[in-house]
Amino acid sequence: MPEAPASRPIVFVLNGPNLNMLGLREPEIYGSDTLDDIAGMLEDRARELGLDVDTRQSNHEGHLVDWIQHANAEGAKAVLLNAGAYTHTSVAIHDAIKAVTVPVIEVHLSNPHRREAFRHVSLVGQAAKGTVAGFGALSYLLALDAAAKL
Ligand code: DHK
Repeated sequence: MPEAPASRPIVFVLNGPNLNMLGLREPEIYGSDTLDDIAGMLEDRARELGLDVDTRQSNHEGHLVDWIQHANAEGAKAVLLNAGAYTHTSVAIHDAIKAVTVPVIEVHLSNPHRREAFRHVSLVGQAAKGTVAGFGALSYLLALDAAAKL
């Protein structure tokens, strides 16, 4: 009997509020790619790296907390997380990142440090393994390259 193909390590790509609006939302800040476009680019790059990606989006803080908590049990070897505005406010997401052993890489399309003062604090970044920000859709691809090395 032929052997089943070996499964590839999975990387979760979790996206928070308003990232479902990419492509329409403030394109001068966030670019013109939609989240589906970014998911497609990530799938192509993941294949080259021998990985699989599972891209999800929710406008609800608790969904992000649940996905982080379950990442390990669902086989994720790393998590890329763009928590959107929850980046700057969510103690719950900060705590969830600290509660799991799977490495979480913070991702942003824009560079929050070049923007309004309320974006200069990142509760996600204070718990994450590292941060990639400011490169548009490329931030996600660079973060995936980093995840492949972990
Ligand atoms: C996305 C958001 O929705 C903002 O709330 C963050 C981040 C920045 C980004 O650049 O991807 O402040």
